[in-house]
Amino acid sequence: MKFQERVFSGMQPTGTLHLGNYLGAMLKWIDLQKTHECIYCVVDLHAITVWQDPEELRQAIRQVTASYIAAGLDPQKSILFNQSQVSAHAELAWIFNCVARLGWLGRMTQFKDKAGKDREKASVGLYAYPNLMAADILAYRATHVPVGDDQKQHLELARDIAQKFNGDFAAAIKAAGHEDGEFFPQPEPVITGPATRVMSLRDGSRKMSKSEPSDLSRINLIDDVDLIAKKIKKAKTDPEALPSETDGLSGRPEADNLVGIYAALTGTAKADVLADFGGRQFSAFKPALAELCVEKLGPIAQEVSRLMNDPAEIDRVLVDGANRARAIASPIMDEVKDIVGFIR
Ligand code: AQP
Repeated sequence: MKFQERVFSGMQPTGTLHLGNYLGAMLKWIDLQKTHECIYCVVDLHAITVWQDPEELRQAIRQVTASYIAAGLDPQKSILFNQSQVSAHAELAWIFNCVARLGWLGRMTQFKDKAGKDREKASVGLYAYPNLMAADILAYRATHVPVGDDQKQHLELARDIAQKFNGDFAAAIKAAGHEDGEFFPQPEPVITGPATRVMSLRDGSRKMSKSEPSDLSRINLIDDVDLIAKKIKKAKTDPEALPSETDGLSGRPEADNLVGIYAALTGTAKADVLADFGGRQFSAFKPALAELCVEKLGPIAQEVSRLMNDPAEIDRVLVDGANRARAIASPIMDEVKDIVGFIR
């Protein structure tokens, strides 16, 4: 293995983190801390691809940072920082804007979903978002990227960009001493969380999302006991009892989603959940699920609230993380600039 194994991932401060972020990505992040050098970012440059109120954005950056720490990321062990404090992200993204092809970005389904029908009004940043994501990862030559299933296509694009950069500048890369011509690694997606795609509580065909207008569609990591109970009680279901086997979940997206959440939170399989609840109505299952969510998320919410009482301490963690991130990215960016032909 030529490249040192290094993990990079991030979340957008576009609102409050939810159960999808937690089960789809964050649990894996916490796990990887034990074995890898990890860099976890609050991706504020990504957040502004859709307009954000400046004061709310500042608060959201702190709250996402607090959620990282409260959920179990250790700022001593891992690097935690916000993206805009390390200029390498924006610099490398510009270079990648000139490497990636328009046709590649045109195929990105997330842009199509987020831009909606009126694409002409979407920001240029929203379109170029995957190039910035490739820069986030490759500014550290990260080799592993733990994400939810929705980010798979963007990761494939990051691999294509790494490969094209290596190809476009092969001679300069070799001249810089990388004899095999490989400057950037091909980052591997790690899509192995306990629930890689958690769906909306209001519509089993849409993913749980921060920017979905209805707050009833998601469980936020900071929701209190009453709110969690209310959201689960109101979660869309069908009139049938739960099946006894997983085959019986097909064609029942809402039931499948709730059983999947229960399984992920208990660290078991859907089959185990159905062994306990098969044949029972949602009126029996939902209170058990609500209780489980409160048990698992309650301590996180309390810790977020405690950390948010000291914003200066959160800012200090972010500055320290940014200094450590910059120390890794700066020499890589110096080499990139030499390879591309800039004078520095
Ligand atoms: N519903 C989900 N199920 C599993 N994983 C999910 N992730 C997001 N939603 C789900 C994973 O969480 C990480 C951070 O996501 P993000 O903040 O960068 O943005 P996103 O993927 O676009 O998530 P949201 O909540 O839908 O944010 P908005 O509404 O702002 O776009 C990623 O690893 C993602 O896969």
